[in-house]
Amino acid sequence: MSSSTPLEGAIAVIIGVFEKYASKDDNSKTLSRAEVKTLIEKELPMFVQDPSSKKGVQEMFTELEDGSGEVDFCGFMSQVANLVMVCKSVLDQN
Ligand SMILES: [Ca+2]
Repeated sequence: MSSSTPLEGAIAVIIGVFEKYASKDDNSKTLSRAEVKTLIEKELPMFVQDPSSKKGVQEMFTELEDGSGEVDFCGFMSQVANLVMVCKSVLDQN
C-alpha cells in the first residue's frame, strides 16, 4: 500500500469534503446554499467565530453560485484557494 505525501493527502481531503457536503441533497455535483452553510459551520469554524466573518465567508461562496444558486467543484475550489491565500498572508504578517 503506497502512502501519500502531505500535499496529496490535502488534495484528497479537499475532494472528500466537497463530496461529503455536496451529496447531502439530490444533486451531489454541486453545493446548495444550505450545504455551503453546513460545510462552513462544520469545516471552517476558525473562519466564522464572529458573525461578521461568518457572513463574509458565506457571501464569498454566494458570489460563486451559478444561475440556480448552486456552487460547483470549480467554484468551491477557487474559494478554498482564496481562503488558503488569506491564511498565508495572515501568517506572513505575524
Ligand atoms: Ca448538493
